[in-house]
Amino acid sequence: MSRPVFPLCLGFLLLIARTGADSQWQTVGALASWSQKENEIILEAPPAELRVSFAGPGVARVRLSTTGHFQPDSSWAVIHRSPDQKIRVRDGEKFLSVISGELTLEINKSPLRIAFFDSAHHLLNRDDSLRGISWCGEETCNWKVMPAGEHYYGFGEKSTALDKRGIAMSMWNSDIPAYSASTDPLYEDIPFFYGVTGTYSYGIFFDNTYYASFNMGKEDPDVYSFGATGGELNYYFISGPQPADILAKYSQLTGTMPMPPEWALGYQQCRWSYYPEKRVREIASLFRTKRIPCDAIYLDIHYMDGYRCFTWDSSRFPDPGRMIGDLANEGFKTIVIIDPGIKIDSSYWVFRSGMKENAFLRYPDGRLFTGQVWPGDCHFPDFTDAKARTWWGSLFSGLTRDGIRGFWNDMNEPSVFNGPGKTINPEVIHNDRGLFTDHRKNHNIYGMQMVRATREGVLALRPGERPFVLTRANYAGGQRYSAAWTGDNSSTWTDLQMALPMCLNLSISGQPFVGTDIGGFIGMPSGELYARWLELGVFTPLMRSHAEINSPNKEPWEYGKDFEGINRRTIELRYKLLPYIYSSFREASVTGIPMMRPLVFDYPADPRTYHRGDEFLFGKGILVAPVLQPGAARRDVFLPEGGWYDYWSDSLYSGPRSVTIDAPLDRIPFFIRAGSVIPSRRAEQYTSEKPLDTLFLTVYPRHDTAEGANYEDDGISFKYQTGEYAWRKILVTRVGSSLRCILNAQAGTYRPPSRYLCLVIKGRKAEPSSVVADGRRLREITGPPPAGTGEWWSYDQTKNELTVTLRDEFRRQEISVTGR
Ligand code: MIG
Repeated sequence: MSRPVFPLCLGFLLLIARTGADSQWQTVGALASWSQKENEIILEAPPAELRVSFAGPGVARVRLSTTGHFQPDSSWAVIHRSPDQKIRVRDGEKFLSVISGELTLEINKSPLRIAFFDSAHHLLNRDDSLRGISWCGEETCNWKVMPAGEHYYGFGEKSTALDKRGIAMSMWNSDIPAYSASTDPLYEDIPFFYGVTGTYSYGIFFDNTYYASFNMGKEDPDVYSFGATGGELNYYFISGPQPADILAKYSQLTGTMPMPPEWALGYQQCRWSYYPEKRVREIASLFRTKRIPCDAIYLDIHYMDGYRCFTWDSSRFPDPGRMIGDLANEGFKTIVIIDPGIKIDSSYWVFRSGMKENAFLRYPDGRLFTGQVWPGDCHFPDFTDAKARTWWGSLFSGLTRDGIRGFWNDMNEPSVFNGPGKTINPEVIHNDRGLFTDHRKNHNIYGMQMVRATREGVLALRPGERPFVLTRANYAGGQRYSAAWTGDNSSTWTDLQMALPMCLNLSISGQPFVGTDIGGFIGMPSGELYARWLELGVFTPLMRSHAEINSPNKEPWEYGKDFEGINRRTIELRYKLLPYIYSSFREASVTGIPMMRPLVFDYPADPRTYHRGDEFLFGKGILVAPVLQPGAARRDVFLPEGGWYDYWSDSLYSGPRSVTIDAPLDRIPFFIRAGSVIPSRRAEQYTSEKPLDTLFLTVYPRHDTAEGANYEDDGISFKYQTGEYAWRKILVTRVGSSLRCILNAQAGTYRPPSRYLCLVIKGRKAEPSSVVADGRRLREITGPPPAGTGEWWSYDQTKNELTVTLRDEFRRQEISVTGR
């Protein structure tokens, strides 16, 4: 066999890959024998040994060893396997079939190659017959057949186009400021992807933390490959049939995002850096006097004493507790940055205690690793060591006592200014749960274990409150610990365009809580670019503006009065939609299905969705088509199957079709899926400013039916986990000549303060003859509705809209609208 051109041995990686220059790629040969040990099938093809098992229904696992022994089974990502899956084996002449539930592995015996089939025996995926599973020294690679109609999504944080067909990518968390649409790898790597066609889809999670490569047909248009420079070839094959089924199974394996505090869904303001205290207070008060809603303000690295983590610069911030308390009284939550590098300084308590705890990384010979970051020469905690994580967690006690509510972990790729490849030396040893392995294996999980230590520490210090942690670097499963942002982008339209495929692929890679630096980090956006970016921010789970140290002020009021008004209304839109957004977060935290999804995720049967990286779905009922071009006042939108109401005009379109719609500067085009009920509220200056006096439920019927839900809890504690939550589920149907709306109060013991429900029913062509709620005939109001209170209905003929207001009784309520 000819030696394949291998994508892995690149540049400085020669330094970290231990492959000898003279080694040859070898591929797995013929199956010599097989055996079954409990629910695992062992395949011998000396010197290779493969193990096949099932981690859950529709989730097969394949492992390779070429050394005669397997590495200890210790994943940082996988937290749940159900190995009790029943396996059947059929031994044929040419094939060995391993069957479990809906998945069949057909193993070709000579040479040993694996193919996956669904329960109807449709081929889902198979090894390339020539190269199949190969290895070369410590490197491994799996080559798979790439059918013409298959498209690829996921892969974590990637700035390239939405569909990764024809693209090569690597996984190695990297600090790359001012990245472009071809920069790879970036900060956060998740080696999990989907293969999607019009008839089936599957997922592959390559759980390997070494420098990994994915070549999706760039080298050979009929073959794709994935592999790593070390560690085991160890992957999970996940059956669909739909992308959502794959993500649900992946979420079973790696866990879901915990519910964040509600305030973290509000607007957040950041820059490098707000200081001194006077400037922080000034920014906060500008938000309030200008009536621009905001929930959080960030302190970047200048709050610290010489960039020493867990300290304050006492001249810039003489009384942090007081400042944070005053800000809190105005509804601001204060978030601080914390980097991993700890300054080598014997007068610095964190350094001393880290030394005492033996918490820092060392070379194999015991010397401490030293690298330069902001504070100068630093040591770096070993977050793979449970003891060091506990130590790290305890360091937050001062900050939590001061009242800091959120923690922003940066530079955790890790980024080291003077390290080889701008990171930690590859020889450095990590505890790795007692396995004592080198940095090559631990690099990609460094950020993940850092945010784990942060989250667990803050949680231990403040057990009653959901932590908010934001990270730049992460790995598969890191959604359990932290939200993520996409690092140092620039203030350009290209960067705004990149924001979509980045956030969408990250979201469906299991990380739903994502966002970009609104306005761009580096440079200065025009008023138009900032306004458009902020509009997109309404529909990114994390809505945060940020600015680089050398860039001018970029707050929402910095672009003139007209833009200030536009930006205020944009942020207000976010706050109005918070009930819908919060409910969508809750769904994601249970199922793993993210708020932001590419169209192909929900409509894989329609090839027109495969490359749609300029619009997306948000929650169950919204399609967003942000304006991404300068000077545009209209844009083309592809609407997939179903009915779609233009949010701004209420025009109803029936998909699949393309439409061109108006998109004036102050409006982000978005559509409501016909058949949805969207919960919303009046805007506030910050979350929980006032108790909710009216919950709006806007009904967008599809043939007189609709359904939707509103989820609530106290927004901050863990009591929802023991039942203190409230779901209001709304079901609208036609019964004879009446429209019936049933409001179900399902499970949960949480009771919001007393309030009104305001049902707004769209698409009503005529005034009803009566509206009856729980047997009471409601009175009709004509003219402007009375302020706030009372039970009544009114009909607006110009808008084809019926409004019904009634008291929320937190039990099953029924509204009947008679007459067309
Ligand atoms: O080397 O803390 O991506 O958001 O403002 C730059 C300063 C370090 C990089 C982060 C950015 C942050 C900045 N940090």
